[in-house]
Order: sequence, then C-alpha cells, then structure tokens
Amino acid sequence: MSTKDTVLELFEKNRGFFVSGERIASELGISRTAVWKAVKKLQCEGYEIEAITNRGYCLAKSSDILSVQGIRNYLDENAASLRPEVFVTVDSTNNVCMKKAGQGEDEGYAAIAGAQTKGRGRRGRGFFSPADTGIYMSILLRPDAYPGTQVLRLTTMAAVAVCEATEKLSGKTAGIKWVNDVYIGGKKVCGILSEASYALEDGRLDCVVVGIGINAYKPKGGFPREISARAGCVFDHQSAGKRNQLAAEVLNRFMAYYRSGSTDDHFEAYRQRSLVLGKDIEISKNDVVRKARATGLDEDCGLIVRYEDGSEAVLKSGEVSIVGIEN
Ligand code: BT5
Repeated sequence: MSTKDTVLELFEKNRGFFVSGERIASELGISRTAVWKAVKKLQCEGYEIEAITNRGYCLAKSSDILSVQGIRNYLDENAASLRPEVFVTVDSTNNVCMKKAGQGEDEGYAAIAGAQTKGRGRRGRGFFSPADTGIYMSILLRPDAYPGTQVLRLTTMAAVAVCEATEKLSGKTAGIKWVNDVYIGGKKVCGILSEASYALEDGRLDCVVVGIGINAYKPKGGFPREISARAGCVFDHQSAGKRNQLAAEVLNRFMAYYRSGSTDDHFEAYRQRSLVLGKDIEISKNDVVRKARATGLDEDCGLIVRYEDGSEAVLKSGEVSIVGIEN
C-alpha cells in the first residue's frame, strides 16, 4: 500500500476527528513531511481534509468519496478476502475485470469506479454512470460450482444482495424486476450485468464477472430525458461515507450467498422480492412482444410464464415489462 493509502486508512478510522501529524507519523513510521505530502495528494483527489495548526488533520465527516480504505472499513468476514480496487473513472468496470481475468487474476478481485464512460447494460444498451453519485462495481469470480445456465443465479444473488444492502442503509423497500433490475418506489435504482468467458478448447467456464450499477444519489444534472421517468436513486441526500458503506454491504451480502452456494435462502429471498410474479407481463424476444402471466420461478430463477394461448415456458433470459407501469 502506498503512503497516501495508509494515511487515508488512518483518516477513515478516525473520520470526523483530528489526528496530529506527529501521531500519524509515529503510527505509520513515516516522516511528518511524508504525512503532509500524502494529505496534499488526497486533497487534490477531492478528499475534504481540514488542517489546523496544533490540532492536526481531520477527514470531514461529510466526505463521500469511494475508496478502498473506506470500503474495507465495512467489509465483514464473508467479503474480507476480496481485493477491491477503486478508480475515479473507467470505461466499464466489467471491462476492467475481464481484462484482469485475461491476465490471470484470481477470483475475488473487484473493480469499483465513481464513474464510467462506457457503462453498459444488456444487449448493447448503455448504463448511465455519471461521477460522484453512483457506485459501479464488478466482481471477478471463477466458480466451479456454477456452470452453464446457473450463471443466472449469480445475477439473482447480486439482485438480492443489492435489495438487502439498500434496505439496510436507506430503510426503503426494494424489489426485483426479473431478472436483473432493482426497483425502489417504482423506479430502477440498480442494474446488473453478468458476463461469462468460456475456454475455447473445451467450453469450460473460465470466469464470470458480475457487474452492479447503483444510483446512490440523484445525478447532479438529473437523469437524461430518455430514462428520467424510469430511473431513481437509493438515497434522498448525500451523507458521509455512504457510498463506501453501500458498496461494502452489497459485497458482504453477495459473497455470503456466493459462498454458501445457491440455497433455498437465496431462492426464497429472490422470490419474495420479485415484482413480476403473479403479474401480467409483456415479453420481448427478437423484436416480438407477447403477453403472458408470470406464474413462478424454476430452481435456477428462470421465469415460468403462461402465454395467452395457455402454453407455458421457462425464460432463462429476455426482457419482460410489467403491464400498466413504466418499467
Ligand atoms: C442493466 O441492463 O441495467 C445492467 C446495468 C449494469 C451496469 C453495471 S455498472 C458496473 C458494470 N459495468 C458495466 O459496464 N455494466 C455493469 P439493462 O437491463 O439492459 O438496462 C439498461 C437500460 O436501463 C437502459 O437502456 C436504460 O433504459 C436504463 N438505464 C440506463 N442507465 C440507467 C441508470 N443509471 N439508472 C436506471 N436506469 C438506467
């Protein structure tokens, strides 16, 4: 870890309190000049650090910048072994993870960004990822236990994890629109994109990247017109360290489900949070839209539907919208 990062770690642990330069220097075994240089670098990166003669330095309680140290503060035993890396801006955190995977990175690497220039959704759609108000993160997994279609389960585990984490921190009820969208108060606050890579020789699953995009706060200029009726955010107001905490809670919940395998717990949590079960829906596939009723979930969280002609099918992918609401 660089000096700047160790200094930040110490500030995160003492957020809102002054720590003297002398104490920082002696705890970290560095000179006071090195402390001062690290503080300057952090301030350049946007951290609000107050410096007062005879009192020392204080990381403002209100600062809400994503950082590895801030996230680590909230990781529990399920996620402690993850290796998060935080970026100010990337093209797409899924791309970062896929690239790392190609370079041999092990399971557990997580790319987390404050903004994306090419955030993507499914089927080439974009995911609006402006600076300072969202969390865009991807987890690299190399699962033996989740071959083939069961990758769908990883998406559904992530959706449940996001619901649990956002509810814990915002107090608002969250639901899941099959298969990958999390809604709060009728608005989409999160989208999930899982991508897999398979070995060409034998078709073996090489890795899965689970990408999660969350609108923590309302973007500064609002949402673009195309999505403004549909998109929402988790919190009404910015507050200190909330994005770090939310990112960590999502990772904690997701890793708990991932580690314990696809259990009844995960399935039941997904079922209970489903916004589509029992509803009339429209299914879009290959530019054809069909009306149906969502009647259940199979063991992989595939959606069981009954079409108007009475025939039944299980959807493992595809697009559904609930009839009568903007979604
Ligand atoms: C998704 O696709 O919602 C998956 C989004 C996954 C984003 C994460 S961020 C980290 C990682 N890195 C990436 O590059 N991607 C992942 P889909 O269900 O296809 O929905 C896309 C549609 O959602 C768009 O066509 C818009 O209508 C809408 N949309 C775009 N940005 C949005 C936003 N910020 N909030 C709510 N809705 C949005």
